Amino acid sequence: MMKKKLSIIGMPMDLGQMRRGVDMGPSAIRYAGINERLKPFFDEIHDLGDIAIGRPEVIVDQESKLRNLDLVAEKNALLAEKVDEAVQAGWFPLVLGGDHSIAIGTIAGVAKHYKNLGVIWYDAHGDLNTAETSPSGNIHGMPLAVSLGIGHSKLTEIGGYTPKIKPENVVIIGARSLDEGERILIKEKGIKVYTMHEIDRMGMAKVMEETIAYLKERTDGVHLSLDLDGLDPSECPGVGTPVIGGISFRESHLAMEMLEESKIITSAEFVEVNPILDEKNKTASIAVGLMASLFGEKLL
Ligand code: 5AB
Ligand code: MN
Ligand code: MN
Ligand code: MN
Repeated sequence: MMKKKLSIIGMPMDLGQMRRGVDMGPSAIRYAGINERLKPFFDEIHDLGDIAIGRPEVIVDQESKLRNLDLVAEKNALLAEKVDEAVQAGWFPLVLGGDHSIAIGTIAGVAKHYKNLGVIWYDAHGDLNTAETSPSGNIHGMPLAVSLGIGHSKLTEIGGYTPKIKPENVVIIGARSLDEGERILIKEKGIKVYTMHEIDRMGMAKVMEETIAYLKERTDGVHLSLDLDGLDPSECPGVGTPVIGGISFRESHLAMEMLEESKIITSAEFVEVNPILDEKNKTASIAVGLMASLFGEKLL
């Protein structure tokens, strides 16, 4: 049997938004015991450490209204390379954020290895903004659009190809804060979305059954992009853009277990953990718990 190998890549990025502290996400997640927790499920784990981000002053790109555009692009290109190498060498890439702009780099590194990469976007937000529709200029609100080939070319062209993914291969789960431009894009592109309304109505088990069946049918690999703000802030307070009425830990735990059973996930990232806003590393611990379920930890 092929060896199961996990490659952990830290991406202490905080340039995609305005709140400091999310750059400490990878450390907080490691501190929450990622290695010990995931060890039973892999033959080998390599923690590749963090991509160097540095600490420049925040600069607004006046022309495009994209905060820190050049730096976000440059650092994501580095991440894309690392992720690409890991996949190439047969390692499962697990990226620790950092703000959600890092999905641009992760997906750029992964998608070239698949004809039809699927993406599960587990998030309170759609992250489908562009410079034109963004209310904030923050690139962490844009990575899904960028991966679909929509946005500034400095971002969409990372890795040397665009688009990375097709709209029909995306499933958004947990949405409850969508901007007008994002709603329009979702309808225009026919992106599948399970908002909190559907989760409440159908239950998480049904949502995941449908998601798995839908992606199994049309994709040859699935990336899980999990923004901790998809969960409710009462359980995950350590996030920069909390929105009440979110997914519970129990529902998320079940979702991860169902993904594990389905064996469809081929890469993952856990993002937006901000230890400065957290309570006793609760959010990072939940992130590690969810990873454990995703990779095979069982209750019994
Ligand atoms: B996150 C907002 N839509 O574009 C924007 O946390 C929030 O990666 C984006 O999901 C939140 O600024 C980005 C208002
Ligand atoms: Mn997000
Ligand atoms: Mn979010
Ligand atoms: Mn956020």
